[in-house]
Amino acid sequence: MSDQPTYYVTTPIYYVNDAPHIGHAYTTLACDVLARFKRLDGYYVRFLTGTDEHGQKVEKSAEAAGKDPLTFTTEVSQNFRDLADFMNFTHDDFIRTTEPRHIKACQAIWQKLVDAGDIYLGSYVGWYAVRDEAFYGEDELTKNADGVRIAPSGAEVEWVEEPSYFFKLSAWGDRLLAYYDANPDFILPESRRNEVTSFVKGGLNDLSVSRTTFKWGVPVPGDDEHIMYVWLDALTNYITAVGYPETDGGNYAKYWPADLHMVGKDILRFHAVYWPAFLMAAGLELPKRVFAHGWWTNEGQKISKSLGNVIDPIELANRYGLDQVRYFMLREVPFGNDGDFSHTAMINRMNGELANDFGNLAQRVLSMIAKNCDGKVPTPGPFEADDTALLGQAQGLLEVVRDQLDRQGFNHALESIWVVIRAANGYVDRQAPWKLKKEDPARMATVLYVLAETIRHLAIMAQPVMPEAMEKMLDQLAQSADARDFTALGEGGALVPGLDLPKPEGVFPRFVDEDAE
Ligand code: ME8
Repeated sequence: MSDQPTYYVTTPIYYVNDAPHIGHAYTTLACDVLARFKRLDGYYVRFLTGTDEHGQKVEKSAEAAGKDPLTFTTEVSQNFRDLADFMNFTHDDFIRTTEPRHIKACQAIWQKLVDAGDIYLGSYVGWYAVRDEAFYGEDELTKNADGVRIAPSGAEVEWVEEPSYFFKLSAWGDRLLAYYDANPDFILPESRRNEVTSFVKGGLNDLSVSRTTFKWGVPVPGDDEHIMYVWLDALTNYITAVGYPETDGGNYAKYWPADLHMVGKDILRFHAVYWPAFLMAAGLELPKRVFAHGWWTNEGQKISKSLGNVIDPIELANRYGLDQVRYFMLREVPFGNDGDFSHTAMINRMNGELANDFGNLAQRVLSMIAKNCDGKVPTPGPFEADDTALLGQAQGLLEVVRDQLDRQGFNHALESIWVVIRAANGYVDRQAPWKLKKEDPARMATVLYVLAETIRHLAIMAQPVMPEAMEKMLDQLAQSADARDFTALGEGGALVPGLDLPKPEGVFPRFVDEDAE
């Protein structure tokens, strides 16, 4: 076995009742950036996304569309795949819960839970919200203006009475708390971890894990009257995709436990309470981390189909550019917090940070090299303190960004990259290479070399967030495909003086609003 480290990152699998929107793109983008970063950093990466296709909510949506559930889910699932391709996501696997490999895994984990004595037959009498696919206690509900009972998520609930298998969740509270305690980074951010801990401390009820009043799901082994609760089915996807129930060798041995389940805050409880309890009961290892990010609103309003303000990431990217949108989403909001999408904020970041700060830096430096250095990487003379300071900052970036991304601090990582971009711009102004051209051409060559080398570091570091733009920037520095991972940041990777550079072209255009007066 190679000792190359591994990294397994997952997105939620999305319900196929709806068109994909910016919220789905956001979660998968965050995972894509981590997957790309880890690959460049020498890891074997497994990056999983997919669609959650069973349950009452999907069944009802299929019915409303006048289609049988499988035809419907096949179509909608394809929309999620298309979005992932469009967004330039690099997932290694796209799972659908209707696939035979998944049904087999669900039935296998069910059997493990039965064998462990954690499943019993009873009947569920209580409230259920189809929109959340979740059960609620009376004390969690409020009434809306029409007197209809509403779950904390805002979803309407309905009264359900049916035979059901239960999972003995109540028996797992202490072990979950002990696990959170021993693994303080299991749930991030910390505020969310505290919420989960107090929820578990409040006492857990046994969980209804099968339904009998509809058919669209995985049959319970040995009792065809029941289908598995859609969340037990859905959560299992994370192990299906690494080959469960095969646990000896293969991808399971290589990748499980997952390094990170990335989720939105709405579904943290399922991932940080139910899923670890299922896994412990089945005798399987727990994922290393669940990170719950915040919620996007649109110009201050909740995003919803009924409000007609769903943000289509494809439209955004067509307007502003794909890498610009990828950058904006991860830079605008501290990861973990809620965030608001506004066109003004998008344009400000695009024009300010991308076009002015980074784009102009590269364009100015590469144009000066094209004009004054015969289009070749200049040969530097001895370095001065200002030169080594800037190069030192650029060389120190990897370690800083690696730490920040290991805690899912995307905005911090981008800010760290921008600290160096701003430092480089400050250096250009101080050193004024355009003046040196006549006064001291040898010094000009050194300054331009230091800048080009700094830009090379920046472009390599920014690849995970802006892969296409950085590909262009690295092309302009004539870097071969195998000189773009993080080993190229070490000794020996530096730009070779005399290397021919292609004609420079701008990478980050300014946004000009054609609709504006
Ligand atoms: O919950 N802001 O699927 P889902 C940020 N199938 N993120 C958002 C968002 C918004 N406005 N809207 C959606 C399910 N998301 C289950 C998951 S996993 C085993 C099963 C993102 O289609 C966010 O990641 O409702 C959220 O957790 C997820 O989409 C919910 O997707």
